[in-house]
Amino acid sequence: MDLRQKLLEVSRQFRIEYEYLGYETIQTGNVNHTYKVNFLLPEGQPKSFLVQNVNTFAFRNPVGLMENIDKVTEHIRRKKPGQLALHFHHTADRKTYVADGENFWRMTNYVPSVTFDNVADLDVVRNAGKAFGEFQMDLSDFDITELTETIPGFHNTRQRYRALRDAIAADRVGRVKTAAPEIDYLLSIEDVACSLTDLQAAGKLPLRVTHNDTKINNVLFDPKTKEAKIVIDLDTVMPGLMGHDFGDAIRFAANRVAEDCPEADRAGVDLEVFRAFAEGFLSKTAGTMTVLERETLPVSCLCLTAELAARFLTDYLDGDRYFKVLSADHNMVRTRCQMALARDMLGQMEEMKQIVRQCAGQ
Ligand code: GN1
Ligand code: MG
Repeated sequence: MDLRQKLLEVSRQFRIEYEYLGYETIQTGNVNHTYKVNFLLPEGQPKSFLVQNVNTFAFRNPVGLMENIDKVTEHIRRKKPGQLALHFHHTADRKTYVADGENFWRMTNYVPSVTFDNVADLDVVRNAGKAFGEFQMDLSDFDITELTETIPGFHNTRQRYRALRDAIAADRVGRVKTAAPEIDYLLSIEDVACSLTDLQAAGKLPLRVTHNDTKINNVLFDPKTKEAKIVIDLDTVMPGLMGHDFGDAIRFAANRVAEDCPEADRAGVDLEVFRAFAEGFLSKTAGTMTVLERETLPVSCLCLTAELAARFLTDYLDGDRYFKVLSADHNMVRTRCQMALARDMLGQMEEMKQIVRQCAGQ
């Protein structure tokens, strides 16, 4: 069946009976497939919904994932009634998904908004920092044991390095010979890259409910006020560390280039963007943070960057089974860009530390 017809069928299962106009593909997101599905209300106005096909190769327990999202959004709704929230539609038998054997579909309200991939406007960055900080604080009283780990060991960098070693040993598609410098570099920084994971394993950092995928394009903004409207993509909301959310956000937003820029030597941390995000994030979280949490924020940026480089490289060596790719070397291009960013972060660590201290009022 073609996609146009499939999306109509799925929408009907979510009990949307309006006249169908068609769909648009939303390109953002490296794992799930997202579509804006358009209808016409009886009064003649257009009405859209977001339909996603959840990647069940990445998310092995999509039902558990939907339960997590239900609990988390319900918790925030109770605390902040009236605040804009993601609403997942239900089927006639009260499920928030349609599983047709092959695909796992879900549907939410469409929130008119803008997103940013790269940001020149520091107010936008600061507001994103506030939004992710506030998201964490909204969930600070949520019982961690209620959550399923949707991807076990998601930010366990040691585990990510083990997967990289396994991929090198297996060499499934014969690409190891083309990746020697990247393999060497990533293995050479393994210990510093795993420092956050090691502190976690030693019980030195508190487990919190974290978002775990804090790319700035996971915040929807009001196009006029530039205020953050809502944090989206709750698939990886799980127990995690403060540094996971801070580090991943910086990795993405403060990089001078896109995460898959083919000119890797242009990658690096823009310290002004770093400062703006840190200001926003710490304005919400500084009062709750332990000293070690705060002190490890700068290195967490390096950890998350090296971890993602290892994940991209693993997927490249495995034959591109996890991330969506636009070309045969896409995962390699991403690896090189993240590696260059990691190298730059190592060089700017002292500056990043100083900025965090300033933002925390130290
Ligand atoms: C994936 O699908 P998306 O774009 O939200 C990935 C993140 C990576 C990111 C890199 C579940 O996020 O961990 O940081 O790509 N999500 C998952 O762009 O693996
Ligand atoms: Mg995501």
